Amino acid sequence: MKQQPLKIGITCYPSLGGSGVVATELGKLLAEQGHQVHFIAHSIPFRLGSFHKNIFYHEVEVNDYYVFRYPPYDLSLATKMAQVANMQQLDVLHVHYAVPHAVCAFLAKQMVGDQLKVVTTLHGTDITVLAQDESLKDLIRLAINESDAVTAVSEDLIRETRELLDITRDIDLTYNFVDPRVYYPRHSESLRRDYANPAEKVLMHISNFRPVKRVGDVLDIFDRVQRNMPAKLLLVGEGPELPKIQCRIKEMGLEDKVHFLGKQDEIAHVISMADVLLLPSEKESFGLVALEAMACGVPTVGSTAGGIPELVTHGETGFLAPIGDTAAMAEHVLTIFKDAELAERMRKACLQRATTMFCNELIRGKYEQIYYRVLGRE
Ligand code: GMT
Repeated sequence: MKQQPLKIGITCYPSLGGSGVVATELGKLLAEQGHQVHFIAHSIPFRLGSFHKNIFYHEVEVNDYYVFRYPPYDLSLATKMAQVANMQQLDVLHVHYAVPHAVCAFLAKQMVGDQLKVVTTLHGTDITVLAQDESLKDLIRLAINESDAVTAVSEDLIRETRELLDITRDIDLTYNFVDPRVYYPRHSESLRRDYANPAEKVLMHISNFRPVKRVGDVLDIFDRVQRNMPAKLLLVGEGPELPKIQCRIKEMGLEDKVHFLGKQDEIAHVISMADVLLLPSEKESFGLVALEAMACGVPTVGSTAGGIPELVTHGETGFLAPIGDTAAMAEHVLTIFKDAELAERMRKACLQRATTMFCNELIRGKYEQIYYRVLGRE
């Protein structure tokens, strides 16, 4: 029997970042299924794009009253969540990232009443970094324990949440997903010619250039590879480590072999230029970018941090090595580059795995099941 469509509020970080991408893409999929989706955030989620039927946006305006030294965004968000829930008769409020969103949802539920069900999705640094902070730990634990359902994007993140916060409640596994209508191998030959000649291999790294991404390791791996065969490195994204990385590239004498592409929207086109994606992170609850690469037929060479091994099957859809072992990672890249048959096998395995295990429809269905479960409408 087909379930009744729901009214779902979604709060996420609307600017660049994996958690915002997952939340926005999920909202779009849910709207396509006939659910009414209400984004509640401080600005329009960057992936939302143009008009969508069934999608509404409610902007959180921060009260800058003169006694406030710091305008209280969290309180404005909680109030907005409650207002939208009451006005739109929301069934579910789905918040992405524990701090402050799950805490605000807890407050909103106190104002609205128990008929509003709260689903919290943990994305990674909200636990692996923030839950290590003693001043936030109790608050995060409260928000998680008081949610009607909690999901996390990898088994590893579930384990870490339990360990760090001493939590015993059920946590559902909801992997990141890709839309196969958007993420598939693109013809990027002419784009690629702007950066590399046909004899050169292309290595790529895409991130927010934060210390956890270990972009210095990306340079080390690339340096070892380019000493063995002609290659180029394309760096995509921006972030706090970028100036340091630029200096390091000069020191290493690699200026002619490394290109900066900055932030990019058409990620499927960009990734399709690569022969290998590098993801040597220190922490990575899942690694959405490696999934996007996988869906474009590009294998990942990276670290065994966090949830990466749940996504990248070592020897099949890429290769993994311990965090910081750049020599092993470079060897893995060379193994792929020197064996055309292996590279082709990996390309096929990537496409197969991305479209089966991490297909958007599958994961969307999982979230819907969770919504109906908390509403007692299974
Ligand atoms: O990778 C980042 O630093 C951004 C971060 C975020 O909060 O948006 O990404 C996290 O959530 C993504 C979506 O679930 C995951 O794919 C990323 O692995 C995770 N990042 C980390 O755990 C460092």
